[in-house]
Amino acid sequence: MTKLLWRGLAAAIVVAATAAACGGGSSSTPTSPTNPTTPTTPTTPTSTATITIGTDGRVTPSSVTITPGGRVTMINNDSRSHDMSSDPHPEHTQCPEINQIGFLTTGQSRTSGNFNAARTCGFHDHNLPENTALQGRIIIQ
Ligand SMILES: [Cu+2]
Repeated sequence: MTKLLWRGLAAAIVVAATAAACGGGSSSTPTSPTNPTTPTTPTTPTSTATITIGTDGRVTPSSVTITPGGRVTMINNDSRSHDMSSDPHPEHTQCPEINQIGFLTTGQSRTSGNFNAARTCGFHDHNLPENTALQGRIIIQ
């Protein structure tokens, strides 16, 4: 009787010790690690981007970031026409893809060629080359 009791007690201790040994693990069931959600910043490259020329005669946003192979669409919401061209003025040789946008009348929009190489392209309004409100950059990365 006493022997049986001791045996039972020993068994209970073993169970308790085993439970304690892996206490941390067993009490909190392993969950998939919660990765902090990466905040989406405006600089996150996308395959396409849109630049709008507003009624205030400004390009918004003036800087966009796209992935290689991506394209940029420009929309002219201004009351006058704009001739969107690659830097430098007047050669327009830096990123010829931008020159495909070119002349936009009010309400018109056009998409650039594909920017395949990782680089930074500057643009301007060819008819207003000194107007910084109509200048911007396209970052390919
Ligand atoms: Cu120009």
